[in-house]
Amino acid sequence: MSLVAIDPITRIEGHLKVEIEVEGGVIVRARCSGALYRGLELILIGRHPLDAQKITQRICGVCPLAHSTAASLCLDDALGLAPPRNGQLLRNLIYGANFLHNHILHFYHLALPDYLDPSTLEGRLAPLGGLLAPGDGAGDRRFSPEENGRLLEHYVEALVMRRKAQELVALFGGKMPHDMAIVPGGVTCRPSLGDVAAFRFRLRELASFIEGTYIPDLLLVAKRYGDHFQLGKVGRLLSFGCFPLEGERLFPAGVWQGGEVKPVNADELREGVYSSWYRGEGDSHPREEEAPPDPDKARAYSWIKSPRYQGEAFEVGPAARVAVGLKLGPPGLREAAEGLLSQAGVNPQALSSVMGRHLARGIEALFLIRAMEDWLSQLDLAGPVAVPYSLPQEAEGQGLVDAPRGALGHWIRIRDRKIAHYQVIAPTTWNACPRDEAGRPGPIEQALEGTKVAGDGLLEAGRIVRSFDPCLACAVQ
Ligand code: NFE
Repeated sequence: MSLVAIDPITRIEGHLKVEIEVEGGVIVRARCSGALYRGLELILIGRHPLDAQKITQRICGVCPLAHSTAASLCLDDALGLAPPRNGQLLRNLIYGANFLHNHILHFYHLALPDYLDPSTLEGRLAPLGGLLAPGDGAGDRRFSPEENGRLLEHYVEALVMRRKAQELVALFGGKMPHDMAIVPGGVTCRPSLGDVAAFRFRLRELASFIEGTYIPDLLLVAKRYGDHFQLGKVGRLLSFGCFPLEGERLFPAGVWQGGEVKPVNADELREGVYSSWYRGEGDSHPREEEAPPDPDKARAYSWIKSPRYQGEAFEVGPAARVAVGLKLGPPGLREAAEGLLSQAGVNPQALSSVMGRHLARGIEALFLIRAMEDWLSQLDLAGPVAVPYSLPQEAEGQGLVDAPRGALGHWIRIRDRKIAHYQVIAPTTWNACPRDEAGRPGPIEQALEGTKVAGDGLLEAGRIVRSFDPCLACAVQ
């Protein structure tokens, strides 16, 4: 038996340690450990409730718009606010740009180097070869030198596309990271006709890249690595849905198990700390949760807590959104999903896998960019963008929305017009959580355990872990 610790896993956000035990060519046990503590939930206590929306964005520089949106929905709920249609459209356009940025970043810059062979590069791209040279876990490279070169050209082009997506956030949101426009009650921005034209122009450029480059590259990887639809499977999927407009969500909420989809009941969420460095034993609803840090807790092995729904661990993220969307989503989402699944030659059961997660991100990008073009054309430049708020003495609220990496929840309790309690459960808290009291592993641990490996397991473990696109800053908050 061999025990390997990958610490830290590279090409993800933050510090994640993964330990794998390999016996007889199989990963028999895996442990995922979040190796940093943040404490933003504690920093919020005693502050003005509206500070939550600004401060929780600072949880992360990659998905700040997800926290901006979740905190605004949470405060909308606590303060009884219903943003006008224009405010909803503008929130979705700003957040949508950040969503697209995340998916392009993940495919080209975080995941693709696991599949490329940079040693075959020539000409102006040759210096990239040294930068991207695979270290531990090299091998199983299946592209021809010509394909490698083309994919690496696109790797460079994707950097420019990410800049354009960030510019979209800044055009309506004021700046990136950490937008200034999304607030409880709506948005603070009133785009001019010129802003809308600048937004439309960049959106079109991004749409051309997604349709003409990202999706063909993704299908090439999916075909060449078709066996990765069987790698890193989990199978229990949960989504809060995202991009609300007049009570409907573009990506609907749902719990997917064995092909069946059920509604999410947020009262059945719990967060446990059995294997985490926090004081306490059992689990509790995030509305009531009190778990101060306890770095000396003997059996703990992670700063990430263990979220559970109806007592079970759930994978969250693109696979969950697309699996739920195939049942409950609008026709455009179902068409995009069915089209790409059939081109890849797989069915929806394959979504919860290494290649299924990559494919699901492509499906989302394709569908979302079309929805954004439609939202942009619906803007009423003279219409209201927000409703006024007044701060109650006491209130409670919850904001549930899907971030690019999966289900994100914010919960607030207000007392004496100040924050008395604030709790966040982020997507990577779900995916990279440690074992619970019953010994049930977290989704990434589950995806790793039982995997057949060729050598020490580093290659397979890296590909499996990165397919979840973990963000440790969010996971520990
Ligand atoms: Ni820091 Fe995030 C997303 C959130 S992941 S990137 O997507 O919330 O836990």
